[in-house]
Amino acid sequence: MSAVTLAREAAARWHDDFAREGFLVLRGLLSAGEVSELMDHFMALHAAGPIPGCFQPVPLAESGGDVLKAYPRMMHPHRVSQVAKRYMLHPRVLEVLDAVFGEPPLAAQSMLYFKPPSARGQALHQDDYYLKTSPGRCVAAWLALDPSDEGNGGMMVVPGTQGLPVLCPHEADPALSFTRDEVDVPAGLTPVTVPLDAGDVLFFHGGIIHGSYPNTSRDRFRRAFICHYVPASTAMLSDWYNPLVRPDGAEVRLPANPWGGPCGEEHDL
Ligand SMILES: O=C(O)CCC(=O)C(=O)O
Repeated sequence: MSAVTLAREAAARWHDDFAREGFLVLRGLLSAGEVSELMDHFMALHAAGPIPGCFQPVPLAESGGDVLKAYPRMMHPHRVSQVAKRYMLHPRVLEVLDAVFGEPPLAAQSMLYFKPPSARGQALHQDDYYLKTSPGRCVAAWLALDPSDEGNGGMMVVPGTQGLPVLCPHEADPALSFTRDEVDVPAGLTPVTVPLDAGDVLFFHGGIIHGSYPNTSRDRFRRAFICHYVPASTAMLSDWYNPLVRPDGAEVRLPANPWGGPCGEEHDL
């Protein structure tokens, strides 16, 4: 069988699995060498200190017991780092996205989560509450840089929720979540933890309910490079994600979605 046939078959399977489950795990999508390059790069950025608009850590001694103040998430590192931009546009990641969207992707966001031991998690939510992608939905590519499991606050998804509309969240428990918003799990459905090894990538639908609990391990960081993408045919999204990045690295701006979200005046997405 030729490589082309194999790639086509794989793409069809990724598309079908993703449509059915709302998420997809590609094991070992990145090599150990690629994981080390990213890990070394982000730890060096952390050691170098604050980056305006991207990263505002405080010294551990001044964190008042909240380790996330010393290791906050980095927001949009691809705007300040060519390494982050290169991995956000990694050809193997884009190939999977092309298959699940059925069209080329645009990159909307990158983030780096350090999630050291004792760090709080991120309460259950839907990404399209924030991205306001229309029409269609965003997709996240969550790249594990460390092994990630229940013990260090690994990723959880609620299979079957990808078809839900964007829900209005309530306030999350600040002892468990560093973000404020939480949506309830519909009756009869249960969050499942998705164990990942370094180099595995979890792709998930912008409508799926997902999140994580605190890292209760004694000494295991749970670092992840997380990017969000939208299909190239997207007409509008939240202005906060502008400019987006095309697969060739060029920037593109999309119109802002005027929709006020599911908690206020209702409009169709
Ligand atoms: O990494 C986590 O703990 C949560 C990440 C997440 O929910 C997201 O990127 O939308």
